[in-house]
Amino acid sequence: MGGSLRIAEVRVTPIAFRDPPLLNVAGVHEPWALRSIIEVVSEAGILGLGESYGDAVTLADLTAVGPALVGMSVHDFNGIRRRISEILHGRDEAAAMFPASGTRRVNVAFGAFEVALLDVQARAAGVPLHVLLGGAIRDRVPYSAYLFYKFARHHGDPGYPADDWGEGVSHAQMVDQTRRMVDRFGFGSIKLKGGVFEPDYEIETLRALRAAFPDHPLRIDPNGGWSVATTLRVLPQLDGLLEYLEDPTGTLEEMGAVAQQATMPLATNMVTVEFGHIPKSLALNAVQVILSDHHYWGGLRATQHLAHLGRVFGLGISMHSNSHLGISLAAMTQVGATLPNLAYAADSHYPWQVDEVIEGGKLRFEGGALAIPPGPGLGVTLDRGALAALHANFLACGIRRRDDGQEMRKHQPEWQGGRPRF
Ligand code: GKR
Ligand code: MG
Repeated sequence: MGGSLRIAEVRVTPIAFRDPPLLNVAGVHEPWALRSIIEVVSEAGILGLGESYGDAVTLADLTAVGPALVGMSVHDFNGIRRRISEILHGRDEAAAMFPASGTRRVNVAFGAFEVALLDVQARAAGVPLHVLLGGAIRDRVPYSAYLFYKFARHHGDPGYPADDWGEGVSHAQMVDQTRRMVDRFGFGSIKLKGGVFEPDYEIETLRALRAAFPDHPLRIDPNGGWSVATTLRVLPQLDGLLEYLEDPTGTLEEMGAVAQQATMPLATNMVTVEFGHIPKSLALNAVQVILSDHHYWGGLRATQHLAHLGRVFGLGISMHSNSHLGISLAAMTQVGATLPNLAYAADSHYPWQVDEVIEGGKLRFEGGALAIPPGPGLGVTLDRGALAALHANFLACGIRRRDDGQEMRKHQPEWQGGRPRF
């Protein structure tokens, strides 16, 4: 191994970017979404990028781990994962029996650095990152229109003008929101974030969407906001309407109970979220589609491992999203291009974000898909001016942990939240 591919420096920069008042079961998005930008520099000066969560816990983990990686090889994934496990948990997880659970913190930290390390490796080799993952089997990765009920504006003055999407509460407003997403980006499938209003109301929205977009597959995701009884009551109304039903209920056991009667697949990014959850998930037949997320499954190679297990056990695979910028989207696209069984268009909040941290501004969905960004590595480069501005937002915004419930109580002081809501 050439010394030039040892890690010389690691930088973790917290950022905050503008986020619209999007509604969900937990409340409403705050005016600023937090993220961290990871830079890994090799001794030869090759820079690799990553993007992850920006909450205080993740930032503390990433900043604890970063200096300990200096001097290690960018290829030494096993050694790096072991070091992360030792720093965060005081033990070497490789010694633990599989299936492993309780690995989320390590997965998040490792996933953040793994993307940046792969970016360095690919840039050093002068190839796109997907080549290191076995090569692309598609050159464009499909994404879905991710609809949110939303307020027209944030409570108080966030210090910037309201977004141009307007209110999204009535069925007509939601059809209009979808029309704009589909017209702008060509999305070929539609996901509605549910758990906001009574399920019957949200199903009426779905019917309005079905009438307006007869050929677009539909999904709804109440984020565990429905009880088993409520879900079983509304299942007949969803029959034939959905390509999948995402996380109607909040536990593996509850999803298993729903799955026994559901006519459509159940999908999750909430109940099967680590490799150690898969045996029980299969035993209960709780979910038929797993929405992977390299930010918490442990990186791009872990996403491929999950997809492979999906092939073995007949599970559909797609990808989950939180509010994010272009480095995450590039990483999702690089890995998504390599998954033979990417069975559904992936989720992305990206159309809701106006800020960007990469040079050249926003990446652009066309025909409902993102083409693999051209060039070596992730195919994106850091805009240092934007990074500084977004870091200044972080310092000024005062938010250190996402709290959609607290934000909702500014609009509706009586808001309680809690799951199941319905
Ligand atoms: O951004 O409000 C949101 C979403 O509800 C997000 O927090 C979820 O993690 O999009 C996600 C999902 O599919 O569950
Ligand atoms: Mg979800």
